[in-house]
This record gives sequence, C-alpha cells and structure tokens, in this order.
Amino acid sequence: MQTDLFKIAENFRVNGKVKNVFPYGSGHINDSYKVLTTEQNYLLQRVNQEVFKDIRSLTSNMIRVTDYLTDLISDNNPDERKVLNTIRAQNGNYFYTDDELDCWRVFDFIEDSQSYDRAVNTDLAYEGGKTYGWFIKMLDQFPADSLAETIPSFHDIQFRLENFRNALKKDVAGRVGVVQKEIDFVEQRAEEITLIHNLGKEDKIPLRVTHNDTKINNVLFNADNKGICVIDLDTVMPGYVHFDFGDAIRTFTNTADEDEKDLKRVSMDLNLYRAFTEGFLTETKEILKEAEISTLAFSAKLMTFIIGLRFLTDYLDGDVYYKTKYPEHNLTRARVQFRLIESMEDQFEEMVSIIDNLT
Ligand code: ADP
Ligand code: GN1
Ligand code: MG
Repeated sequence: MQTDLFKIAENFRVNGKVKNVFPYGSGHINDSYKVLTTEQNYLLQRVNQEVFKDIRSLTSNMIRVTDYLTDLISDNNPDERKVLNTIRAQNGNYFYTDDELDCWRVFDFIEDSQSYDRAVNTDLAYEGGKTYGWFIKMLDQFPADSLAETIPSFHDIQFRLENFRNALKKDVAGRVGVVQKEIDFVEQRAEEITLIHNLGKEDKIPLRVTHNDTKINNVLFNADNKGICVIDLDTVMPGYVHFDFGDAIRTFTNTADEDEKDLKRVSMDLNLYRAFTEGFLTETKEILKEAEISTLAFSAKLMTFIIGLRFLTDYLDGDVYYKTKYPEHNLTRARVQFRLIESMEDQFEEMVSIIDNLT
C-alpha cells in the first residue's frame, strides 16, 4: 500500500521527490494522507465515489470557487486567509483515476495549521464563525445556480425523512426494534422542522453558494487560533445560509463529542453559540436578508435534526455511508444529535435574542 501511495502521489505535479505518505485527519467520508516530499508537504485524498457520484462536476465546482476566492483576496487579505490550492495530475487534470478506478486528488498542505473536533473556548468559536461567515460573504455575488449539485437533495428535509421512513420499512439490518424512542423523537418534530424548506420553496429566502458541511473540523486555524482556511469543499453548491450557520452551531457549541456515549455530557453551550454567532454576523449581517436573519436560530435545530436523522438512517441501513468504528456508532451519533436538539429547544428564546441583539 505504501508504495502504491507513493506512486499515486507521483502521478501529480508535486515539487520534489516523495519521501513519505501517511494517513491524516478524521473525516467521515474521504481518505486523507499527508505527503512529504524533498521540497514541501501535500494533502492527498481518495475521494469517496459511493458518496460523490460525479467527480467531474464536483471538481469543476471546487476549482471555480477556489479560483474566484483566490482572485478576490489577491490584493486585499487583511485576515491572511488561505484558499485550498489543488495540484494538477501529470495528465493535466485536477484528479487522477488509478487502475482500480479509485479517484485521487492533491492539495497544497496548509502549514502551521490545526483543526479541532470541539471548540476549546469562545475565541475559537468566534474565529470559526468569522471564517465561515467570510466564506458566505465572499461568495455572495457568485452565481449560485451555475454550480452543480454534488449530492442531490443533500439538505432537503423531506428527502431525508422519506429515506428514513423507507429504511424503517425495509429494516435491512434488523435494527428497528431498538430505536423506537428515536422514531418518536423524529416524528414529533417532523412537521415543524420543514420551516426553512418551505420558505425556500416560496422563494422567501435566496439561494446562495454555501459550503454545506460546516463542521468545526472543516476550518483550519493557525498557531494563534485565528481561522485561516475553509476546507472540505466537496459539498459547495447552491443552498441556504441556514445550512452553514446551523451545521456549524451543531459542532461548535456541543459540550461533548459527536459520538459521546454519556448523553449527560451533551448540551449546547450558549456562550459558544453567542461567540460563533457574533463572528458569523460580523462578516455577514450586511448581506443577509431579514427573512434569513429572523430564521437563523431555527437553522441550528434543523441541521442537527437532519444530521441526526442521517446517522439514524445509516444505522438502520447497516452502516453503509459513514465510516464507523463499532456496530452502534451511528446510533450513538444520532442520539447525541437528538440530545443536542433538546438542549437547543430549552434555550431557544435566548438563541433568538442573541441574534436580535447582534443585528
Ligand atoms: P473529509 O471529507 O473526510 O472530512 P477533509 O477534506 O475534511 O476530508 O480532510 C480531512 C482532514 O484533513 C481535515 O479535517 C484536516 O485536518 C486535514 N486537511 C484537509 N485538507 C488539508 C490541507 N490542505 N492542509 C492541511 N490539512 C488538511
Ligand atoms: C460528513 O466529510 P465530513 O466528515 O466533514 C458528512 C456531513 C455530516 C458530517 C457529520 C459529504 O462530513 O454531511 O454532517 O459527516 N459529509 C458528507 O459529522 O456526507
Ligand atoms: Mg471534513
């Protein structure tokens, strides 16, 4: 495998001679490796083709968006933001398909950076908010409808509910019996949770370029914990600002890990929420519409619900989508999301008033 990885890395126009390649990062979807050459470091990824069916369109989205951002910051970049730089393969393409039909790509490694799975303090949450807010703001004028949908209906709650109900009917893994409490939780909220989806259908909120996977470990921070780079751009496509704000609140404010087994440890920390929101709105409040701002707090419940539902559905499907480390892993993750929603429900008035006070 090691020599294969060397060969794969050498299929890209990297500077210097490849010295070492080793697994890197903790994403649930792609396989990432750090590549060391005699000249510099790179990040090599095998893209998950079960999840991403159209790598050509995905790559085109990514290159168009990163080129656009790179241009925008070329002569004004006070916060020293960085943009992912994709390295071409020897054949000139931005990805390379090997003999096994696995698909690979390479980025410049962002040096002196770190990613976190939890916000260690409010400064980090504020910086994360600023970084994801910056991304939304910079892409405000980019024609969202010219981007491909890399995963169709990715954050479409109706689609996710349908998938869940189909999984219940099929019960391929024989697990429905153990999730009655979770089924009740979902069905009790299934109607009210469609609020944003309905606003979108009625054209009351604008489609924007959104990241759609704004978990905390998709931001790189520098040694001083300043947010410097938004990574994991596979799901950049048309969406609502709610998708990015809500998904980020899900991970930036959780007092426990995404797969914490002791649910007593799981809650939404209001101080982390305030800090993230302040950072996010510092960047975006000038461009967001009233109908977006007034429903922003709700998006935290929506995105935590969607992702909890997806973990639960994958558990029922027999763990076919997310990487898992043990048989109940997806169920544990779903339970954490649902506990977090309860904590958000308990603090919802404060969540709304924090946004009111910041806008
Ligand atoms: P996944 O889709 O599996 O989450 P990511 O693109 O988020 O894959 O990459 C996984 C991890 O690799 C990230 O959380 C981050 O720690 C690290 N990483 C990704 N790209 C870079 C980069 N260009 N420079 C440095 N680290 C990176
Ligand atoms: C996946 O790729 P990664 O680990 O950043 C998933 C997200 C989920 C997240 C839950 C393409 O994100 O949608 O919110 O796991 N990405 C995809 O942790 O499905
Ligand atoms: Mg990631």
